[in-house]
Amino acid sequence: MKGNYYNESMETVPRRELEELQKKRLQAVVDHVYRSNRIYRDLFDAHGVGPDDIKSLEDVRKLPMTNKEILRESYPLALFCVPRDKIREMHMSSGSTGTPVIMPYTPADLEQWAECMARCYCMAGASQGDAVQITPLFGLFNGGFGMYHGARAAGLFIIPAGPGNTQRQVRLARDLKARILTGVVSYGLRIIEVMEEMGESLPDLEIGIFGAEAFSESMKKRVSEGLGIEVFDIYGMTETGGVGTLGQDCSAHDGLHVWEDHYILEVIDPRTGEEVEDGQVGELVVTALTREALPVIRFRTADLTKVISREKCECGRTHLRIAPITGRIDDMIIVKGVNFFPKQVEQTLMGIPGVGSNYQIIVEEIDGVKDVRVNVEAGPEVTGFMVEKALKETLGFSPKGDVYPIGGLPRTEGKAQRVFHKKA
Ligand code: DLL
Repeated sequence: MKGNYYNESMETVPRRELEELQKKRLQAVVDHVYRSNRIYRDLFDAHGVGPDDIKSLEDVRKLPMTNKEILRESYPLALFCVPRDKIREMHMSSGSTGTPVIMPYTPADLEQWAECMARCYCMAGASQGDAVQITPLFGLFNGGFGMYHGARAAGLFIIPAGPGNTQRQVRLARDLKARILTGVVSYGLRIIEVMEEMGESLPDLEIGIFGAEAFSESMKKRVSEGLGIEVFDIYGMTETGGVGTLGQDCSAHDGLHVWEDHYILEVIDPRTGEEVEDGQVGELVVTALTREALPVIRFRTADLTKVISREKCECGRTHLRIAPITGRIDDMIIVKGVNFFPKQVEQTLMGIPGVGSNYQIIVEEIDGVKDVRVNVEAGPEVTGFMVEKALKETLGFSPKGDVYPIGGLPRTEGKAQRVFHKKA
């Protein structure tokens, strides 16, 4: 299996050296945030820990955990760890509560982002000069610009399409012979749909890099078959520095390689905060080792995953692998005593022949009692009974719902909203 490295020596660095590097970088970043930002210093002082206490990699556990709140409360600039004249770019996520989180970048941070993202492109098989069509939004969302910075570093021919105008999108990819298509998962589905309506195909397209939403294996299969490409699952978030910073799967498709020279990962039980063993699902906690402007420290991501392996992969990379993200902790739905994630519903729906790629999960609360409806799009051969039966097998109960004709549910160009909460 070909390695397809961007930075071979670092991607294949022996584990012992990698851990030594992480330790040094951890010491440096703790020192940096402690000296440069009052909020971090007060937090560490209150926890009775300072830079001198970090003597080994394991000492990361002595540090206090943080979460989105610290970033929201410090809006807009209070958590910056460099003077503002060092900032060259920013991105922002609005989050579910609407309080924004701002992520600033110094020139070195932009290089770090570009390197992480370039590794992802190369890992997916991109070579210099390949045309890449970038469809996430170029703006406050980190998706478009992150993929752009990485493509510059990897020497790709950039088609900065952004989302929308999907017919033009398909024509552009065809005319410019795009080999790589990147996007938010649900936009990949939209492209397939429009391509079919237009009666077009994209014979030069070989690689798809999609993320920003939890997507099930059967959804990956649909995207891969619909576009006739190999699909890669890319991960990252505003707080860690954007798309690609946390890695992607390689051609072995056996978990996502996380760039451990730049990040320390822990997986914890979200209820107790205790670390769980490898193989156990928990909340991912991330420490950014190499970012200057705003490195997160033991940041609770609210994303659920597990460590699959710390062994060297068949692609030659030594950076650990995590499972594709199950979903966010707050995405978990509890109805009739059953806990499940939207991704499980998606996996089941996409496994039913004739069911389309758009669906809605509607959680209704009437007099404090929750019920769930699942609406799908499907061809005429699919009945509501078939959908209910399949969901009963996965979830243990059968949600009611409606079957709409294909095209009957709304489409989005950014992240899709799949779950709707309603109160009577
Ligand atoms: O969604 C970064 C990104 C852009 C990733 C384009 C991939 C492609 P945020 O808007 O800050 O950043 O949202 C981050 O999205 O905490 C996860 O819950 C979710 N997420 C991101 N990538 C994946 C993925 C971008 N591959 C939040 N699988 C994260 C599942 C993902 N969930």
